[in-house]
Amino acid sequence: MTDFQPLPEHRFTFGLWTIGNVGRDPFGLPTRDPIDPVDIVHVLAEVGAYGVNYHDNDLVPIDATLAEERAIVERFRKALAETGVKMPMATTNTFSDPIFKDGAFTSNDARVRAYAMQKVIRTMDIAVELGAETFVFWGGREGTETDASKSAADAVKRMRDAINFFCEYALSQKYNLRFAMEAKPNEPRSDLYLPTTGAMLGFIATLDHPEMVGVNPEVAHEHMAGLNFMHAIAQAWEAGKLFHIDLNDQLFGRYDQDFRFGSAMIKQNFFLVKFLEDVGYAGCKHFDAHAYRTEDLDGVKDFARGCMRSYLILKDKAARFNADAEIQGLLREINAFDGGFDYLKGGFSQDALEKLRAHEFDRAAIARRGLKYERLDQLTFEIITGVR
Ligand code: DIG
Ligand code: MN
Ligand code: MN
Repeated sequence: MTDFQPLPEHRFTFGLWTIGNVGRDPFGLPTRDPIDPVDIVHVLAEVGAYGVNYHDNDLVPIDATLAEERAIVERFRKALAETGVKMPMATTNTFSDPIFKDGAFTSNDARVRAYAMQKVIRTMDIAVELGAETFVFWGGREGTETDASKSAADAVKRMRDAINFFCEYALSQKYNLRFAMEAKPNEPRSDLYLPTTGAMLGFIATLDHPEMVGVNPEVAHEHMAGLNFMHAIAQAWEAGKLFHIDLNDQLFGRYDQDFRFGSAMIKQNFFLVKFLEDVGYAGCKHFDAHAYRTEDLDGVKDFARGCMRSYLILKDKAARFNADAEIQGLLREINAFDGGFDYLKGGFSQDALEKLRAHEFDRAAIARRGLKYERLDQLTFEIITGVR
């Protein structure tokens, strides 16, 4: 039994906004005081996190002068150096300021699109200076309440123009940056463009430099769309596009809850952690979440420790699943017919075609086979609940 303590090798990270979340919601005022970003770094060091992720305006106020920005960034850099906390990911807030009320890169106003691009470039420079290697785009306002306002195709084109520009900028500066697109189906707009990880994968394929761009799937966001999160990241992984991941938790059919990881959909999170561990995902595990509005600073630390501890507990459960003799025996039995038909494994050929045409299948016998998934899933439940 491990003690489930986070280590740097686990690469657990938290955004400045997660620890710094003041508990405001659409129906209530803040319940916690703001925390100085330098203090957030120290809290993350105290709870054992590997890194902190940078939202530009969570550190540098949007109207800061260049001199103020330099002083703030230098003070933050010192806190990183003092604590050993890393800053592997950065992103730009293109959703809070009123100028973004109709989107940033997809706005109908070219001035807004240009301002958003200027803001991102400035964030990219600071991000690289502080050591980030992944740059996330979450288009929180890239959407609409009425499709009368713009062509959804134009919106995608405008998004592509922006991302292509940033890829070229990174290349021109020789920045070692990879971009990760984060999808969400809705909120705060009625509908967001590029609403799921799958949509983002399709979008990435249309870019000038698709090799520089991957995805940053978030549990809550795929759940808001009623989707199986592990399937989304499995497709991204298989395509070599799982550049980053936002872990949290979320009940289906609700607003973006951004709950502590593991706190809502335990079975789904078991399969998520099992997948990441089985494939050896080595990227950062970013807990893009926040404490309940009911919590004080001690509760925020409980939230952060809980995210990491729950991941490690599920990692241990996944190892128990993989080591369980009855489960592994069932999986061998279930996959007993995965072999044969080697002539099809090389793809199409006239020889394969002729053999396939000639093969006679006993369809009824194949269909009669019981697959023992009930027993397999019950054993999985017993692993998760600690009975096995
Ligand atoms: C919200 O899910 C978004 C923003 O917090 C940020 O742009 C990104 C960071 O991973 N997630
Ligand atoms: Mn979210
Ligand atoms: Mn997120």
